[in-house]
Amino acid sequence: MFSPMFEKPKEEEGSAVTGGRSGVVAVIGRTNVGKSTLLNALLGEKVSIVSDTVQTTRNVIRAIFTEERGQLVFLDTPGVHKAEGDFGRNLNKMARSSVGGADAILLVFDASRKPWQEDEGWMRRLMKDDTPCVLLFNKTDLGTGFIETYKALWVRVAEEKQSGLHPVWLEGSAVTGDGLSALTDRLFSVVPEGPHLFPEEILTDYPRKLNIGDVIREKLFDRLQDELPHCIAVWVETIDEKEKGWTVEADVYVERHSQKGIVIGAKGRLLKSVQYEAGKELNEMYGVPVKVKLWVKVEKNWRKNFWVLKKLGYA
Ligand SMILES: Nc1nc2c(ncn2[C@@H]2O[C@H](COP(=O)(O)OP(=O)(O)OP(=O)(O)O)[C@@H](O)[C@H]2O)c(=O)[nH]1
Ligand SMILES: [Mg+2]
Repeated sequence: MFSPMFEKPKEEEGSAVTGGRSGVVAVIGRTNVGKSTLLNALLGEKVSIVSDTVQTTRNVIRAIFTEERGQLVFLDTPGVHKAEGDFGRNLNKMARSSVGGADAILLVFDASRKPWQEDEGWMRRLMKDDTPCVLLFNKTDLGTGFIETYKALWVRVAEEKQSGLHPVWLEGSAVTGDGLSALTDRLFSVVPEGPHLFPEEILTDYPRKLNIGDVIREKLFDRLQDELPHCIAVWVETIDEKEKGWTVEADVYVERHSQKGIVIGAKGRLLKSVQYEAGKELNEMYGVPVKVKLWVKVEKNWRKNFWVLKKLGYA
């Protein structure tokens, strides 16, 4: 398994609540603020892929945090981003609908960058109903210079919408772990009393095929230039589970022939290194040797093809 990025937050003495609390926490925010990094850090295991690319997360992924106080079932969601076409719009919709039915909402901002239109959009959305919400300034290790700007924006929007919602503001860093124990304390105080929603040993119920596809996509993103990632999707065709190891066969979809060459790389080097890196990470994750075999396929306009999007779980 992955080595934790830092130790799981330790229980403060006397902080355990008898009776237990459990609830669903929708984690939302614009793209790239660090939602997935934050959940991986909270769980101490990697359940959701991370990259600098816009809309890295493309499905709603449950990350289940269990301890003596109860259970927080986090929903990692695609970051909202100015949509270009149906694909981006679907991802935005997926994120927005995750808020309905959640017991609490965790809205994440990047404290080191000034607010974007999408940050303000989320503020407006939260003011529409009275689900308890916690607002977290992430990436404080990179700077905290814009915190007051976000707070002033909240006040302005609240006045305009005549909202009486009083959120809790917290600060932290998914990379250093600062502030994360205060975050879970606060979330446990707002979710309802009740039994666990999942067995305690489960970290995620995200299907294995989709997770493996995501890990391969992350390794591709690591190697490719800024523009290409949006044109890439990975679909795992088969996982052949033998005692001595697994063989994963997956298709990498691109939209144009010219992109195929880029993904394969000179003498197939790029693709080979992605196969290697993905296999290495999957080996750590699942505790068995994993051989990854990739085929790059041109699927014109896959982002507009409903059936492809459906198969990938993006629609
Ligand atoms: N320095 C620093 N970098 C961070 C922190 N949290 C996340 N990052 C980086 O920010 C980038 C985006 O992180 P993600 O976790 O993929 O962001 P996200 O909000 O899930 O993005 P989408 O899935 O696209 O919505 C990655 O390069 C992370 O390593 C943090 O607290 N500090
Ligand atoms: Mg993400």
